[in-house]
Amino acid sequence: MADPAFRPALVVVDMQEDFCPPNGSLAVAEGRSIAPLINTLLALPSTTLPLKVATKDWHPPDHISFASNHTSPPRRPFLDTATIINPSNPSESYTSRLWPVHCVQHTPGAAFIPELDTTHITHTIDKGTDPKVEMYSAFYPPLHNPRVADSGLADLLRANRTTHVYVVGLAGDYCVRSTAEDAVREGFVAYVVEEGTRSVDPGQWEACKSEMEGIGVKVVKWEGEEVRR
Ligand code: VGL
Ligand code: ZN
Repeated sequence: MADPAFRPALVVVDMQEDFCPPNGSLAVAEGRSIAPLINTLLALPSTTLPLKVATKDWHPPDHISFASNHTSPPRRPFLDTATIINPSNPSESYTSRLWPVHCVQHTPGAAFIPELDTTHITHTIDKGTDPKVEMYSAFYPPLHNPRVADSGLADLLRANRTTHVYVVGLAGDYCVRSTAEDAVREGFVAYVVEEGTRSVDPGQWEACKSEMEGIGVKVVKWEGEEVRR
């Protein structure tokens, strides 16, 4: 019998062309290099790893996270920010970094990189589909209102009796981090596998790890063995 206290799930975040060199509009250094390790995890037998979820950043052309969609004043990608208002509660807002146009729905930049072995993926989740909502986490946006942009990931994990969530992919300091932190908030034991991610700001990775660990995320190294606690 499978151990009900250990039902792992893998979440592969945003392994898409726009996050990878050489041509991605939001290329993360060495982003493509993590595909072999991720493929090794994806190839683990379903008896040990029953759920293999992949996410796609999947933005409409008018998405709020694109610097070019803010005109007064003009905003620079990577450098400037915008105030994002919760559409379902306009009294709530937060400041968010702005990006180049990336991962626009149905464009080549939004495609999974060909190095990713997609054959074992059990579920794909699109995120960032609401033009007014920025969403790094694969679960929900920062100002969480389930009616706005809940992806259904928490429900999916619970329906599969998942206990432990392993997060890899791009980018470590944005979508991977937010996904792992929300996994903790949702009551799962959450891991980031370090060799399976790369960051927008690699110089900040040690600080980023400490902050994630402060929330309760376990940042671990892949030891070339079966997934275990
Ligand atoms: C991401 C910035 C903007 C990510 C997505 O996948 O980490 N980062 N959109
Ligand atoms: Zn995005």
